[in-house]
Amino acid sequence: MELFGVVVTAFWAMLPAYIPNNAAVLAGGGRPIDGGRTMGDSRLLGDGKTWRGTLVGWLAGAALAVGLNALEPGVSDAVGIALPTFPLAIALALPLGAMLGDIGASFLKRRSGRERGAPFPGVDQLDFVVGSLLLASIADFAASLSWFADTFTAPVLAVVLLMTPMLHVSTNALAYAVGLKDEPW
Ligand code: CTP
Ligand code: MG
Ligand code: K
Repeated sequence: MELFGVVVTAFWAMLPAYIPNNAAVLAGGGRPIDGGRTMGDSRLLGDGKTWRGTLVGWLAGAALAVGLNALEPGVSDAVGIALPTFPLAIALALPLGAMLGDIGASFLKRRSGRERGAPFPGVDQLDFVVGSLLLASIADFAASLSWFADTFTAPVLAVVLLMTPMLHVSTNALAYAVGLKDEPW
């Protein structure tokens, strides 16, 4: 596959993992997942990880995957590439994994003395990618699909790992600029 096809496939396949964090920013608030509990001197996760943000983020990503399935024939036709559709297990796992990766990163941030909202370069940009790919590959295995290996070929994976941090930095800077986010990362 040519580079264009690899980039389009990478972006398309990761869209259900990209949306949850942004949806969580819009939906956030309410009860924190850790219920205020602490571990050592710091919060377990902090007020930035809420039930509502997590749930809305997960569902937004899953709904997007279902929407992309409906659009796939037309979009594949338009770009001249056979884009993947998302089996239900994958449609659920990609966004849930993204949210869990982000939550795991907050756990690590609190353990390393970083306050809520503090930047953690590298981790902030890739936590949700690692989480979504990991959970999607587990779901793939559990449901005996061959979706993961068929979709995330080595070149597609490489583009995901390079492209995602760039997209993450630019969307967060934009969300900050228009006042949706408290910090530009
Ligand atoms: N958010 C949420 N639930 C999540 C993830 C995010 O409610 N599971 C909302 C919160 O309002 C959060 C905002 O989205 O403040 C931005 O997300 P993020 O940058 O991940 O959280 P931070 O506030 O920076 O907290 P942390 O330092 O723990 O990452
Ligand atoms: Mg943050
Ligand atoms: K984060």
